Amino acid sequence: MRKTGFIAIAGLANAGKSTLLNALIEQKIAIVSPKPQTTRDNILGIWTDDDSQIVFVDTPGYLTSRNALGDFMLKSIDSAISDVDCLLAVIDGHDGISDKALALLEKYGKKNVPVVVAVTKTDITQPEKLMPELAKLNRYGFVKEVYCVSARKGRNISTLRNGLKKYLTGDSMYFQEDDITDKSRSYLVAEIIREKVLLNCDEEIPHGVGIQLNKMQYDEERDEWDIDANVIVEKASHKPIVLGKQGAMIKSIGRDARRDMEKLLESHVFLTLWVKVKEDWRNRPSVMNELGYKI
Ligand SMILES: Nc1nc2c(ncn2[C@@H]2O[C@H](COP(=O)(O)OP(=O)(O)OP(=O)(O)O)[C@@H](O)[C@H]2O)c(=O)[nH]1
Ligand SMILES: [Mg+2]
Repeated sequence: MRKTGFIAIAGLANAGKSTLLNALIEQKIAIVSPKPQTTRDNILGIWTDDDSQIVFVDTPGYLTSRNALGDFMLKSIDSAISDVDCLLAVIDGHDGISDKALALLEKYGKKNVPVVVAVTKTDITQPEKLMPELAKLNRYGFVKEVYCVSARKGRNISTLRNGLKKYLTGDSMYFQEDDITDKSRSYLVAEIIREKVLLNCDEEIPHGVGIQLNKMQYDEERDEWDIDANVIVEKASHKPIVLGKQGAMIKSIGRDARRDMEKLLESHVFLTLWVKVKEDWRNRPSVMNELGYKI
């Protein structure tokens, strides 16, 4: 019989949670970018092997909310970390362990759930600098174990995954053996577009971008997916930036997105993107609902 259970992945924005999720389940399902607040809602990543089924819950990075979308993200974190077998606290260790990360860790200690720490990005950390930093974690008695990993290089990932199995408390499967996430293909397709906006556009633009799928249809004869989506921006002045000079920016977003979609869907993709303005949508529950951020 397999041991099963839920493990939430939590931590500060940009700590490397989603990259770690993808590494733990050996599939790319969660989008990743160097910009904080990349993840907006909880996404499950499922690992099934001979002796276990671990359901990882990737959460948005902890932030101080300034709008309705931020409130939604905070609620998502809370709901994920309340009812799990274990909390995997991810700390970016590349520049030492920050006071902010420790303050957040202290909050997890009050949750009455075993806490395991993953100090990540060790591929860009000097070991002699990291060692004294790790000592800071000793004062938190509720921390069961600390693993130093690199999600980018796959370092220590299987050791971490195996180590986490001891916290699983269930014995019935929650998902099919070949399931890798709870999210639909259309959700993953919209997220791919958002990731490419994050990677192509600078500064505050990506934080105000939402993706709305208008069409996702498979044409059997042509073995091609026809996908049509709106890139929603929150200010009229953002539209020309996302479009770029003679459409260069949106073309580049589309090209990058199509490449990843073709990998995901394993067939050709014909992608059409539109840029639309919905003023201040991050404070408008009706638009947020349309974009899938249901509050
Ligand atoms: N060098 C290095 N970079 C990493 C590693 N893990 C993540 N990163 C980078 O750190 C940045 C943030 O990664 P994410 O996985 O999106 O971080 P996150 O914690 O999910 O961020 P939010 O969803 O915004 O809270 C990206 O540029 C990643 O490529 C790692 O192990 N090594
Ligand atoms: Mg993330």
